[in-house]
Amino acid sequence: GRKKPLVVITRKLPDPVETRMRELFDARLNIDDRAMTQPELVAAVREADVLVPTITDRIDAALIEQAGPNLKLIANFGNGVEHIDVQAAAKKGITVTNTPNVLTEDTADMTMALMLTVPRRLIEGANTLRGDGKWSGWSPTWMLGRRIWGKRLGIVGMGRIGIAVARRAKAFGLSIHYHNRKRVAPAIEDQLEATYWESLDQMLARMDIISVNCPSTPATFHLLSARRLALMQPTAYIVNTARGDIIDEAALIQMIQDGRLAGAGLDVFEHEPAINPKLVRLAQQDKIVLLPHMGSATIEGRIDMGDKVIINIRVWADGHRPPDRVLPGRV
Ligand code: 8YV
Repeated sequence: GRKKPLVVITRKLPDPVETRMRELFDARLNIDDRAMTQPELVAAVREADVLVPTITDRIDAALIEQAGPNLKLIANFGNGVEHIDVQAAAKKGITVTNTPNVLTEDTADMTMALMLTVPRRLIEGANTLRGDGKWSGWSPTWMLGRRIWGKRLGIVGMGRIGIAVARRAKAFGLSIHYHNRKRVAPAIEDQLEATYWESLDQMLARMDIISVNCPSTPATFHLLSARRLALMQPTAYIVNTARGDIIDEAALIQMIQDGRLAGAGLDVFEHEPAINPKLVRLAQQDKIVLLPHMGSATIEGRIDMGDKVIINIRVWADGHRPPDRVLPGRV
């Protein structure tokens, strides 16, 4: 048969995925599960036919420049590709793919979880029964949060995940509003009874909860800037399961500290894995809830992501166009 492609996988993946990759490819696995160093990445791109990176790898133009002649596919294990210079790859004739759809529902679930956790003070409540586990007893004014049903949810970025969040939130009795580069199909808008806001500024000023669900691109960097955050109502909450750099994190911290925003639920940060200590302090004061980028972290989801990567590699190896190609400038 034909020679199996040499596939370098930068991180440890779930066992079933690794087993399948070993069967199908000349798979070089990362058994240590630590992020590759830049020299290790250079060695990988020099040698590999296919690179399977994750969000913890910086696949920039300088690295792509050093790729060997065999490297023809970068099959990202993950949906967001802001860590890959897709343009530079295209220039070198390297195809880039990602893993859409399979993590949509998990990420939407986590978004809802944060949307409930923050206003209803879930973490704070649970923490009162840890430690010595003593409870002074119920009182009419004990642990009062804010109701979420009947409130207005503004979704920033109405792609697959934004729509999945909208479906859930509608079932929870929130009214759905969204801002997106373009309107979604009228049938979807009708189904969700969603209101489109062409002006992000105007939407921000009127919402009770904002959920960030757009990709990180040069156009969405600090989309929620200090100026825009200041438009929000002081009773409003913000939830981010997308990417940290879509929000001006320093400005968000200032707003929460000043009581100009009611709270935030953040699964993503501007400089992951580094967390601004001011955020940690606000979490300790129960003003915000922080999660370590867990939006898509389910066993099923990770296996689905692995399957997607495998399908993309196989279709490419058969000489066809892989299904989840990411085109430069299209995200
Ligand atoms: C992963 C994600 O944590 O797919 C994404 O865009 O943020 C998450 O699913 C990560 O990207 C894996 O590379």
